[in-house]
Amino acid sequence: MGLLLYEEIGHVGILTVNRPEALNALNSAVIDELSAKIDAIALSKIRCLIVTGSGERSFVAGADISEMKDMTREEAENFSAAGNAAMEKIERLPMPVIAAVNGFALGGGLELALACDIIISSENAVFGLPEVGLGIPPGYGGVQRLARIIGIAKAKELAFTTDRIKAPEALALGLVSAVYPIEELMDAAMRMAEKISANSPMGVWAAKVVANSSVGMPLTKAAGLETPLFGECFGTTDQKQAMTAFVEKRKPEPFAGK
Ligand code: CO8
Repeated sequence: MGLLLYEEIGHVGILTVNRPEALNALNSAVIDELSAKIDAIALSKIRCLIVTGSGERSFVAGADISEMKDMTREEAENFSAAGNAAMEKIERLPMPVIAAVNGFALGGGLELALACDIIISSENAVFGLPEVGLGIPPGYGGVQRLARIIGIAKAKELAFTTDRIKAPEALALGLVSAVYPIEELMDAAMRMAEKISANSPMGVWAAKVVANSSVGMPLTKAAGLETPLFGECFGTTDQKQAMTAFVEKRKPEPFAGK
């Protein structure tokens, strides 16, 4: 079995971190495979990606502590840089990415979920940034991304205290969009992914680009970011046929992605 599992069901890709013996902790081999796989997915025809972990206990319990333990400063910087590059690749994928968090999402595991567009979780999910208790800061962009979602004060609190939060609190904070019994999580992720995939790929892509590029910008700069992408969509048959169908009071054809 590989360190990553990947399958496609219709327009949806499912990527599973597969080191259940270490609660799916990210070692450098996983990060390298992840990076290469994301490159391939970026060029694929899928319209939505689900990221999850093997088993029913853990999404990803962080970066691999056994591997990090004896790293030199240079090795640690390289490890952080490789992980950060992989997280950025996920964030920049042209299709939306749903993290289906099925248990522990700690340290690098939470950071992986945060690089995805939407997080849903199982009831047994646990989120946290334990890094400062190991003598390091979060190293895969966790504080920065968490602050943008739940606010900087709460993000600092979680990073400085290493407190773990459970699914209901994560839901209340807006970190996760929905919580399901573990046995229903993947079906719920598939339903959401299929709903996204049924919409126009270019419209969804444009909305993702605008959302990501506007984060942190003042509204005066962010307003209007969509204008060229909005125009670009009018060169697609998807836009023409969907709007024509509306005007003719019928359902649009399935979107072709053209
Ligand atoms: N790394 C390596 N092995 C791990 C990790 C991990 N992060 N997490 C769990 N494991 C292993 C355990 O060692 C154990 O292996 P074994 O069976 O061989 O002893 C197995 O998984 C099962 O774990 P436990 O027996 O500990 O299971 P419990 O149910 O008792 O506890 C916990 C589950 C609470 C999740 C516990 O395993 C734990 O605390 N894990 C570590 C969580 C953590 O601190 N994560 C953050 C790591 S640091 C990080 O992510 C930094 C990211 C940025 C890096 C940037 C580069 C510098």
